[in-house]
Amino acid sequence: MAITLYGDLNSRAHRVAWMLKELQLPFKHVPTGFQDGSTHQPEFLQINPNARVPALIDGDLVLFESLAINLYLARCYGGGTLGPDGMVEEAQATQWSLWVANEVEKTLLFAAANCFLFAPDQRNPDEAQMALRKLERPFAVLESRLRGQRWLLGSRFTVADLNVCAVMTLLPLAGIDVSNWPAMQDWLHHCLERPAAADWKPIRFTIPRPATQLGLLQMFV
Ligand SMILES: N[C@@H](CCC(=O)N[C@@H](CS)C(=O)NCC(=O)O)C(=O)O
Repeated sequence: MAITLYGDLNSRAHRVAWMLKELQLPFKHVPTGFQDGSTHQPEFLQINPNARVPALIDGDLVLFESLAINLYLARCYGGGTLGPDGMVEEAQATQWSLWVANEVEKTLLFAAANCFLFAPDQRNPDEAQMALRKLERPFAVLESRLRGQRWLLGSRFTVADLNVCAVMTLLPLAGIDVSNWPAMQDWLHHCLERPAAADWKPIRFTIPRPATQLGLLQMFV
């Protein structure tokens, strides 16, 4: 089998698993853990020297960074459906992937940590509130983009939707009520009802236990 995905599906590897399933690509899954030191083992460091999952091997190509892996898979195997169709769409898919990583991901994770991921006595509601307020600006941007068009690039689901939605799966953990952003709420629903998303969603939505140490956050960011 040519493609191997490394990473426990409770990690960001779920993003890549979703993409591989959308593309119906056969792949070998190695569920490398990220909380048990496995990413720091010499064999894994040869694959990703950052000691993080996911990582993907496709033939001779070794890649890290979940959203970049998905952009590659979509471009290589997604044709003009999941993949960008032409330079303009390529630029837009890159834009939305970088946008969600830079404008949303860390803040959302911080909110989720202070709402759920940290052990109860380590949660700080003020920090969670501050993070939620910070998210209002990017959420308004997404809401405005999705008002009047079903998907981020227009009329079809693409890697841009998948990458942005996959990061947004942290929303329930941050206790965010998305009904304030109705277009975003509809869009999330449409993304997550896709059969390929359903495969991993239950795993992602059942985080095993609250973290007991603040340091654990570093493993997610
Ligand atoms: N920006 C990277 C982040 C990867 C990342 O932080 N992965 C976490 C799991 S979700 C990890 O492997 N942590 C292990 C560690 O930091 O030791 C991506 O999107 O792939």
